[in-house]
Amino acid sequence: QTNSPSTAGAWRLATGYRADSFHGRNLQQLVQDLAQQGGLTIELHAQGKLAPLAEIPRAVREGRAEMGEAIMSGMAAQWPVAGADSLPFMVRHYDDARWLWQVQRPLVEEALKPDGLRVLMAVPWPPQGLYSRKPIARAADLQGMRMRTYNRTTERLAQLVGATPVDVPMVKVGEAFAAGQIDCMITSAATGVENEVWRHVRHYYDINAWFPKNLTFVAEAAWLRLDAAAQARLGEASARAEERGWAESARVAAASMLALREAGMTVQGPGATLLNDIKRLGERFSLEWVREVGAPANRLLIPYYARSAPRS
Ligand code: PCA
Repeated sequence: QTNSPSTAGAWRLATGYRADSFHGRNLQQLVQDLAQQGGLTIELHAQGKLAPLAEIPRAVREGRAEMGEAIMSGMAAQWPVAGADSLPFMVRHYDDARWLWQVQRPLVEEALKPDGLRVLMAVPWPPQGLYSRKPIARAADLQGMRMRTYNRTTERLAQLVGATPVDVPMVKVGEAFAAGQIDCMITSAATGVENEVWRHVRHYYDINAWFPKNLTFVAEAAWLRLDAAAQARLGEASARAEERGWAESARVAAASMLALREAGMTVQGPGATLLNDIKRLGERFSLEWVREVGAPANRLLIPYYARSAPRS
């Protein structure tokens, strides 16, 4: 384990993503905000250097970092309610993603609390689309392909469509395509742009599969060392960062789709057959998730569906 040295008194904020990604820039702004107000100095440790993405929650619990940012669906094995984030084809728009977070936040707070983690904010990735070397008209076209995965949902999706799941961290996607290790993947237009995937794949289907969120949290023990005024400043700065992050995510989503097109990729909606297959996969998934989570799933899905407008 790297135990990165930190300046005396400075907090360590660990993330698995690049510092110059839009999430990273938003975190840097949060850090600056707090530095300007005085009292709390935070150092951003990006790209999994302090702890690999999957281990960040544990690193924060164990005091190897005071704060962390991790993809929420990656925390689902331990805190199942975090997995609602990547139920495929449930959330189709930023408005609904926002509503899901409103419903989900108290449940995530409650789930993490006994483990000494306090929620600060969550910011979504742009909607998840399908990249492929070959054109995809139906789910069966993915059979036998090697599909890049980054969480349990993408792994399970790969299994369900008969593809081989290959786990590749976000920062290694370009390399994995170049090395011929993967043929397709589900992720955002932003991640495709960051890894310049047009060098390797031609097709992008805008399937809006889900809006995964990055969760930023603080160790309760570190939080308790702050006085009330400092706690309030951290809470308020996080709320501002959350607002900024949601707006930036939507902006980056649109700009990235354009960039994929400009780089020569075919960017299109899914055809009718693929769309139908996708809906069925989504239903199957929600069912599996409800079975796994049990009653608490109702506390989320019932209010979510009571308000979200089903749109195709
Ligand atoms: N990018 C990250 C998570 C979701 C996304 O859009 C990734 O591909 O790992």
